[in-house]
Amino acid sequence: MNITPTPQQQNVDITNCDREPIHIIEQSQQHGVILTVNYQENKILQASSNAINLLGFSPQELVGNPLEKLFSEEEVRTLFSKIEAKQNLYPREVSFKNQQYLAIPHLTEDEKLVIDIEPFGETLSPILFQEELTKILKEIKDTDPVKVMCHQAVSLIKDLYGYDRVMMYHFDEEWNGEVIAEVKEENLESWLGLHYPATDIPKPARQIFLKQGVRMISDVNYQPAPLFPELKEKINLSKSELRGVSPIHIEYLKNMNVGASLTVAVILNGDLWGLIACHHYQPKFINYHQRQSCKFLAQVFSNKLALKESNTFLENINSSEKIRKQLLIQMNSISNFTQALTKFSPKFTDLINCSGGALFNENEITLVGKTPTEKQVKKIINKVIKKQSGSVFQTKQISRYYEKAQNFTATASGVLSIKISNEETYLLWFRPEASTTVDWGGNPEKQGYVKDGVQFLHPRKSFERWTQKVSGIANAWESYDIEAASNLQDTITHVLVRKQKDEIKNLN
Ligand code: BLA
Repeated sequence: MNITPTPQQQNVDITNCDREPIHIIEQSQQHGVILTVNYQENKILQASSNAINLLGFSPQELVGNPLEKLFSEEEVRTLFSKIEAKQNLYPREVSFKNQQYLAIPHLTEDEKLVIDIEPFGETLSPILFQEELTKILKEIKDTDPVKVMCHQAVSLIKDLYGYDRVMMYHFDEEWNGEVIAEVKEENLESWLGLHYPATDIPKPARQIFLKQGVRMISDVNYQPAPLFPELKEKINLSKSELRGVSPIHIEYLKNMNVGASLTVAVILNGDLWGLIACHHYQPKFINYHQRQSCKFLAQVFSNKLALKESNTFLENINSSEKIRKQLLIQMNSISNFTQALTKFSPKFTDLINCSGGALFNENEITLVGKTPTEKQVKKIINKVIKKQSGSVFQTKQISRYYEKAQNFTATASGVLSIKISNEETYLLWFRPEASTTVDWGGNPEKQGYVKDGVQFLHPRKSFERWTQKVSGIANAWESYDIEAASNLQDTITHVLVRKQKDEIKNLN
């Protein structure tokens, strides 16, 4: 039998999931029709196969024809003049076979025209719509803790759109995620606090969320409608409202017994911070305008989160700046800088929330607070820190770099360090391990095989809570911790350079 090595053994970091070209899937979901158009020549290039059912024209009847085959002359003229003037394109109400639809045009990144035609759905009166937006603005408050803000956001979406389960899913620095807020129907078990591995939402899917913001899968059991005819150069459907779904993700949702989903990106400072993930256990469609309000809600949420994060950053930096200035006074008045930083109050360890620290200078180690032994700290410096190219190093799990660090997880699981200029001088801050278990939504050590350096993965069959024992993981260092450490690094360097200059002056 062929025994396949585990990813750890193979050290493979490319997966089939990261390679799947989901943006050029060339399929529409069943509930709407995708048209691709050569707008320079006013010629329909492709239509999805379901056009016959929804619009009453087969792709063969549409392809090669001008857009007037489907829309009024005036609509087409307006659309083309907007494209020419590089103005925003807006959806228009249209009707086919006595049904109301919304035609949603957009240009792809390489300037091709795509028109999504989807059911208009339930109309919402402008007053109700305004009420919805006011609620969103009022009920998400940046004065609340982040968890409360997340709860408010998911509650609002649940109230407004009625999905069975609405979750705030937050990514960590390695793109694993955790459900940090959840509102659900009573009969469903809770997924709050469950973790999911990065491979569940591969990089291409995360990148599309940065561009598109909101994505609805209206029926997990849908029949995909391929675009006809196939073109040599595949059309990029990243921004389409109707882009067909990767079969792998459909399998995933079916394994979860989910019938429909809505996913909204939460983007913070240009990066994907998280997703609002909504599940329904039956097919579910919400219209374009409702999806736009979800996107608006996510934007309001992330603006308030950004404000909150920058306030927290400033508060922490302000308080660490006070300590840094006191340390500077001590360094200026005491000639031995190790003593200045470790023997008086404040000590350098007071700068950052930590359990202890170490100062390594001219092969001498001075320990402050709760720390590993001197010998162990020297090992951390020699085996890990000296090997780093940058002068600031941080990890929440030092045992990833140095296995024997498993022996002192209670004192130093997290390590933040700075190197002082070219000298062999280092300052280290330590944090103990924070938790000893992680609850996963299903065992993430999935079955798979490796071929040509690629790890082939399949969605998990079970999403039952699976508790993993972990050790040696501290609370992550925050950006303000790292900023405070590098500010101190600059200060120490300046003091040392000035003292050297003074010494040279005195010699002359
Ligand atoms: C997409 N996977 C996704 C998306 C989510 C998740 C939210 C985006 C959905 C969308 O585009 O509509 C995962 N959903 C979750 C998680 C929770 C949830 C973690 O509700 C937790 C509560 N998936 C796998 C494996 C692969 C994979 C092994 O498990 C690859 C081999 C792929 N996931 C995958 C792909 C997509 C995806 C390809 C993009 C689907 C698409 O846009 O077509």
